[in-house]
Amino acid sequence: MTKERFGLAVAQLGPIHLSDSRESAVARLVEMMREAASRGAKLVVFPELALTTFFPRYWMSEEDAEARFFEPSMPSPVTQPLFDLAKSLGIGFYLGYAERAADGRRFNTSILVDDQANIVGRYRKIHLPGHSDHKPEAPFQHLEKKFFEVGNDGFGVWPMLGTNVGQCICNDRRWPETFRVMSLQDARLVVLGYNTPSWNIHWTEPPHLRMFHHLLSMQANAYQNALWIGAAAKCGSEDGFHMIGGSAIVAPTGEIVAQSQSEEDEVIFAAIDMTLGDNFRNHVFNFAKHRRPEHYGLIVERTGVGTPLAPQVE
Ligand code: CDV
Repeated sequence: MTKERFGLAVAQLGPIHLSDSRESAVARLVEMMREAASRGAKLVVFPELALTTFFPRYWMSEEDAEARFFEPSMPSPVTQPLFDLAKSLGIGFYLGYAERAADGRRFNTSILVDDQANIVGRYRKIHLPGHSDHKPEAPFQHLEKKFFEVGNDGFGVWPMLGTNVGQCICNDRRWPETFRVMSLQDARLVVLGYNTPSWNIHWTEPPHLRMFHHLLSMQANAYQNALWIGAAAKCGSEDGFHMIGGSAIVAPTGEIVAQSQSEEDEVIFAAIDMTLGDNFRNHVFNFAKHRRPEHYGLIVERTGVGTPLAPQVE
């Protein structure tokens, strides 16, 4: 089979502090987009909530968060330079940001933008981790359930740049359902951004497990769905709150083909072979031949052990 090469770049961001402006964040993304294009990338993946510090770690009102950290439009005046550069370089991108929708709802959102700077896909994070109440005893908060609603668009896959691209965000990568729903729509590449604190606020988890589980989740899901994954961290110490790096490009074999080495702004790149998943897709993971959905009913009938289905999102 002839190899089909696709230039994929993942642009990891080092810390963005509370005092850093969105303009300075966009300038860093612009710089990395240039590097990605110069290395032959057709698509560059940026992190989750890539324009600001990871604000769900701070207790504040929804109104304060919205005024300070959310984008009411996309492109917005501050992100327009990214769109302009993407068009002039002929490169697509994935970008995570806090979305204030026209109807006033708030989502943790990512977009896929093609090489003509058209937004071709939007995803609103479904697996929101954390809590909505104040936990003064915790070293920091994780208030995604306070600031965001559960995404209402499902897991989409978009034909883009000659392949099928799915997108998800951070905690979604730990859930096999995320990737299976996308691979059933023939996703060949899934891109995602993340902010993963190095410390668990609920129990004393050895920090090395944070990196292990991050990579394990992506390697297992890439293999079991015969697809490529590109994942971009925002990492390092944001105002003293440390987050893991480990941005990676993972092959359908489950192997990591590129991984960041720093906790700073860093572009990793691979010319990925889009035919590499074919043998897995045609044989061991030939879904049409081997899946047995008649035995998977509980997956959509129960949310947890003995727990009936959660209320549906509107
Ligand atoms: N931003 C995230 O979704 N972070 C979660 C943390 C809380 C574990 C993650 O899955 O990395």
